[in-house]
Amino acid sequence: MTIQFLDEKKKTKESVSPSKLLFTGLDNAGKTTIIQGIQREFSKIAFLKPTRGAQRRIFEFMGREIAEWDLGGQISYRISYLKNPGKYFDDTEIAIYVIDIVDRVRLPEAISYLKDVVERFKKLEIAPPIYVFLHKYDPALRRNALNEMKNLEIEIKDKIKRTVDYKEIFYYTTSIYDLPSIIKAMSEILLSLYPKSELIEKTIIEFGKKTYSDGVVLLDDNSLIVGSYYKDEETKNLLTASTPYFLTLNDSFIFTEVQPGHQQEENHMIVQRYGKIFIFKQLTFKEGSSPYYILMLKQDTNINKDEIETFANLLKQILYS
Ligand SMILES: Nc1nc2c(ncn2[C@@H]2O[C@H](COP(=O)(O)OP(=O)(O)OP(=O)(O)O)[C@@H](O)[C@H]2O)c(=O)[nH]1
Ligand SMILES: [Mg+2]
Repeated sequence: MTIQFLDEKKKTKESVSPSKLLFTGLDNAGKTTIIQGIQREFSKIAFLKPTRGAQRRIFEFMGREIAEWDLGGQISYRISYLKNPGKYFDDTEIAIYVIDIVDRVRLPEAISYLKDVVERFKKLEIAPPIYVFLHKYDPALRRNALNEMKNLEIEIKDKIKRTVDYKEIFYYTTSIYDLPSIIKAMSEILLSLYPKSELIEKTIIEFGKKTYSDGVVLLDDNSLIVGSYYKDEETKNLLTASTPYFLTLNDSFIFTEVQPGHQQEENHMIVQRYGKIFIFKQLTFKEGSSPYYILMLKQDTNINKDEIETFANLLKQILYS
């Protein structure tokens, strides 16, 4: 009995230790840009310098800590990571491997380093899923050279399949100029870590129906989508495409002092267009913790104050229990 209790205790302790999320790939692939992008640090993106060695940051996602490692990809660093795999690659729970798809010349080098990384994982006896980001897949390329891009995508996947022997490799096409592409990828990847995500999804669906919303998205402060409900595909596209812009707009109010007399419940934004009404509201669950946000798409302007409060309480219980 006692032993079992101790075992369980150990398990809970392990499950709360930060999950390691590793970003790797060649230099200039766009790793740091992606990381800054989801943090909406747009002013920093224009002045990014090559990352020196391993940069670490801890952030919270759904009440759990994630240790994010951004491995600068210049050759001298890559050599040192491969030489000391225990120091850099061990304990990785999720790996994101970024490839610059515009740089065809360096494609063989990118695939060869991926192979090296996979070899180190095997040596360390870990098998984290690897998400390959075919990055710099900019909207202009998608618009003007779609067929060529599709072929390139197939070619890259095929080359990786032939060169790298690893079970769990998944692909996303991303671009910093298509922020929703990054948000979608990162949200899906991080949600896969969470047993709670299904419960949250159910809570959101119920809330969406109760408030007669066409769609509801729950976001965290890293722009990530924690859960969502969409009536149809059109609503989904509209909502996922607009989330980063509402967050950016909301960021611009950060230095505004709250005027006395302005109640918490008035703290929302409403955007109305073509008979569709977006309602955006910040939710703070815990003093000192990063806020969450909901974005609802409706056909009426009722902001459903009471329902939001009930919903927020439920979420708080799920996230922090
Ligand atoms: N066109 C385009 N350029 C991008 C995109 N993402 C990043 N870049 C550019 O690519 C260059 C390299 O970006 P970084 O994020 O510094 O690359 P990195 O992978 O962190 O590089 P290291 O730190 O040296 O490993 C910068 O000039 C970015 O502006 C994208 O989606 N499209
Ligand atoms: Mg970098």
